[in-house]
Amino acid sequence: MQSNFNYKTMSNITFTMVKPEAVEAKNAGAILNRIENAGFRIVALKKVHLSASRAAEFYAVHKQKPFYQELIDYMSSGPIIAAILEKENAVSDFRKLIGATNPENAEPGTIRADFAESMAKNAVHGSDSDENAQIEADFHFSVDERF
Ligand code: IDP
Ligand code: MG
Repeated sequence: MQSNFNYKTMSNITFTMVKPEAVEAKNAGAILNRIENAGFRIVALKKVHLSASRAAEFYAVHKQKPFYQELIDYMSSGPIIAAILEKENAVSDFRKLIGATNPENAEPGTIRADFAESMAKNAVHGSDSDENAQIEADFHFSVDERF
């Protein structure tokens, strides 16, 4: 495998998805630009249309939540752009960059404040822990897709 970066030694990764409404609105480029400008390195990137069952599996942790079915329907409604991102303190720095889940509570200048449509259609996903970042990265990307 050709790779000039040893991803195996890096622990500071997070996983993101540009969600369907932001892809549809052609905001993916602007969002990725902000992510790179904030110092994140793109380790892996792809556009994919999740099936309902893949979306359900990804969000299985939210199975008991009242919004679970809405979330599955939404996240499988159109293609997303998935990425693994690398930076020191990737998980917490990325959560700061994207802002609160509800865009009404998101700090000005955050990605959700500027691009989210609603609590459900909130432009981007960001992992909530190092452990989940690894699980989510592995869910979407093989080793050969990371550089
Ligand atoms: P997070 O994405 O900020 O980590 P979570 O609580 O993990 O937020 O929820 C996962 C996703 O589920 C949110 O990003 C949002 O798209 C959706 N969601 C969360 N809470 C609600 C809600 O109350 N109504 C509708 N959708 C919600
Ligand atoms: Mg979450």
